[in-house]
Amino acid sequence: MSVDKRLFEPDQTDTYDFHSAKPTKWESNEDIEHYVPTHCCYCGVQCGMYLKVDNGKVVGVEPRYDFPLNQGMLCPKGATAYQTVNHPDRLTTPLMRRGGKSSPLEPVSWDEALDTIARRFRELQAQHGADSVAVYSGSSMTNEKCYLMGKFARVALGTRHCDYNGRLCMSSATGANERSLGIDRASNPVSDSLHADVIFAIGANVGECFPIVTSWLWRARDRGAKLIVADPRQTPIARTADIFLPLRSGTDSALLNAMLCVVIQEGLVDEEFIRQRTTGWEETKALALQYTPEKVAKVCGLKAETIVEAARLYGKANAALIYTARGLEHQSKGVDNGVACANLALATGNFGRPGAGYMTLTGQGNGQGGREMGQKASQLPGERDIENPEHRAYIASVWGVDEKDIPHAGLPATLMIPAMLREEIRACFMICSNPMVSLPDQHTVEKALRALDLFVVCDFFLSETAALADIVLPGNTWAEDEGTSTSLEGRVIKYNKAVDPPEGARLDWDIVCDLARRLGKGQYFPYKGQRDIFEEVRIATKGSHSDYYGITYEKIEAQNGVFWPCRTEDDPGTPRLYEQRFGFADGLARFHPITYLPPAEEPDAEYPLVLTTGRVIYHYLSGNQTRRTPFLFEMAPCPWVEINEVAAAERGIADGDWVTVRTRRGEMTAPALVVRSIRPDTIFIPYHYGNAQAANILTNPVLEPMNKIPEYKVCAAAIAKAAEPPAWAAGLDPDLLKQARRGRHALPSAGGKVGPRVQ
Ligand SMILES: Nc1nc2c(c(=O)[nH]1)N[C@H]1C(S)=C(S)[C@@H](COP(=O)(O)OP(=O)(O)OC[C@H]3O[C@@H](n4cnc5c(=O)[nH]c(N)nc54)[C@H](O)[C@@H]3O)O[C@H]1N2
Ligand SMILES: Nc1nc2c(c(=O)[nH]1)N[C@H]1C(S)=C(S)[C@@H](COP(=O)(O)OP(=O)(O)OC[C@H]3O[C@@H](n4cnc5c(=O)[nH]c(N)nc54)[C@H](O)[C@@H]3O)O[C@H]1N2
Ligand code: SF4
Ligand SMILES: [Mo]
Repeated sequence: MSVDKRLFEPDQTDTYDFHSAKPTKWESNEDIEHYVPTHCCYCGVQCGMYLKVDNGKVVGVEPRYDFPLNQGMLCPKGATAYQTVNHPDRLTTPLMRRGGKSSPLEPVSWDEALDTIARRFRELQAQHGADSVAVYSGSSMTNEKCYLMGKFARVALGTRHCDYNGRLCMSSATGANERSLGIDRASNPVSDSLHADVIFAIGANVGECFPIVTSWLWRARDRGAKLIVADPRQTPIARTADIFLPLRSGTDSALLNAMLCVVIQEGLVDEEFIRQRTTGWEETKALALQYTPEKVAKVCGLKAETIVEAARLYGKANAALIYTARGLEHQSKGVDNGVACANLALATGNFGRPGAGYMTLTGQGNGQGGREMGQKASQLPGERDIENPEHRAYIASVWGVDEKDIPHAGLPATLMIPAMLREEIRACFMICSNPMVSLPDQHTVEKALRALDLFVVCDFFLSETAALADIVLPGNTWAEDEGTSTSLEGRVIKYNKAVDPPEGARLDWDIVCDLARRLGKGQYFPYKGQRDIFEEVRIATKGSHSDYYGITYEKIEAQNGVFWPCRTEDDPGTPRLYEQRFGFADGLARFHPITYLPPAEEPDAEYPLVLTTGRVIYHYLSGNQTRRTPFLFEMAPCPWVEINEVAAAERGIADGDWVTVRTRRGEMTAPALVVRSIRPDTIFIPYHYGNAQAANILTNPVLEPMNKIPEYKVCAAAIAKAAEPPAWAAGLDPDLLKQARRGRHALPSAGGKVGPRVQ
């Protein structure tokens, strides 16, 4: 594969205009190189990049300097993302188990695959009701596709069960945004970091998970901003924080209440802001005053003085920005934790000004747009309420259907699993998700998926989940499609098509529309291209909080992205929310008193440690893409168990030993990574792997009561030296393993001598 074609021939440099912002096409004697401006397919930062195309193949990538967020930078995942496009593992034909569940997946024609799906879905619906078929979608897809999936479920299948993997990701943040502020979006653009005096990152490993946002943190610090970090692990940003709060997992709302208590006691609240722009303060204040730092210090496993210091620093800031992510949100109290953040920011008047806000760092590439397009169990497009008669009537008019034919709210993704086991859901169409890695309590998930009468998966690689399917449909990567995506800032950007899908694979939107036709509902899906779908998205979201009506493909191009809401064609968009009003009808934000409640499972004699799970810089989510990328795989070829040196010594565990972790759900074995950077009562496992390597064998499937996100970040666990290595160890190059461990230890916080020891 030719990757690094020379951009400039030496004898041509004198005639080349080096100041031209966009090299879109380069001609040399032998071939043509196209530079297709687009964005990274991975995290919510959505860095601008050019895909380099040669002879109809994507052969490389270059960062875009003109995209304001990454300004020429890419992280290791972005820099290698292009390698998935021509990967030899790409699926290039539909696969089907012709002889029933126990027969192998074998290649079949598109007609046979799609006709079988349509026929079986209709048979099952006739026998067991329309809701016996579910749609399980994803957020790593364009807005056009996310919109299409919600409409496909409600109109083509007529099922109420439609949900998506954002349930595992953004649903706590959504709950908090909706309860406190009224709009489900980050309050500020990332560039506001440069206007903040204090940045408080709580439960966000910004360094590894949002590497390009990290550069904005460093720039903010260069301008004098102070950094507070709360995380049970000393992550890269924690290492250089002004105040590091290594709290016990699952105690966030206690910490936030205590900070609010100090802010009140020390007269640091913004009385005028509270009076003019909020309601519910008195109750929240009264409750917060009970959370004294001395009491809370014990709950969180922190020093009371450090909590006071953090509260003072935050409370005295002229403009303070809170960044949260899944550390605080992947909890059975995740919504409460987000509300507690909003309470602190509201009490100190930290909204509606440059550098002042509370923003969740949305995870997936289109984790923002994915939660607005109407693929959620309770929502229609534009975050409209599927139970609200006016909202239903409006969307019915856009879709050209009868309001009464739109199904009502269905089950969230996490509750589809038990419904499959109860045989309430008998078939599932899954796109852009890999729950055989990502859902908690893997043994139960596997039982549920195997119990389905018909399980269809659309992916471009055979994921752990696709391997269980009855029919697999080969879809497209982002490089082959065009469409919009909405970044963690709420900025709508556009992917442009670089190449065609490999022969045999098809574009996802085309597959779904074809299936709708075979289900007899083709008239509702008459799209000739992605642009037609986007035009419908503009109308369907018109007048909602996430209003895309004023956004066009051309405007995105001209402005390098447009922040929603954007209500008219002359409206430039809205980078910062809440400057005048919050999202509720009266324009006021809501305080809600938050009572700290412990996580669902706490350590005991049998399971004495807290297990938490999360990410590393080299892999993306279920790893289905990044484990196939050679460099990323080599840097993190398997999971490991991060354990503090004290806890390890107590158990006779040395660095690199095979250890077995047990919880009430199951057990897994992996090498120990003995570090100084994690609390001694806590262990951490990265979750990017499947089968016997899946951290989710261990995790607790307990859900947040309102928004149904699993408690991935806290469960009780036991650890001991393993009797023997796991079977998968035999297939792994031991040198690679050593090299990867050395790489991890190169982090000064992990094994090196820099940085404070976690208390
Ligand atoms: N490299 C990489 N980047 C990614 C992704 C990826 O898979 N890989 N995925 C993207 C997606 S979809 C998401 S959702 C984001 C996730 O981004 P993050 O939320 O930043 O990542 P996580 O590793 O899930 O968890 C963050 C931190 O929470 C800490 N933590 C654990 N328990 C607690 C707790 O109880 N309280 C607090 N305060 N902290 C706790 C963990 O130690 C961890 O450092 O990343 C996005 N970016
Ligand atoms: N223990 C533990 N579990 C977790 C988490 C954790 O922190 N700890 N984090 C949770 C979070 S925040 C998230 S977001 C979830 C993610 O969980 P999943 O959604 O299950 O993970 P992905 O890897 O994004 O799965 C996407 C799949 O779709 C494919 N795909 C990607 N793009 C496209 C596309 O455009 N079209 C098609 N057809 N296929 C596509 C990929 O190859 C991949 O197989 O995991 C959750 N699970
Ligand atoms: S920071 Fe996110 S969007 Fe940017 S290159 Fe890395 S994975 Fe891609
Ligand atoms: Mo996520």
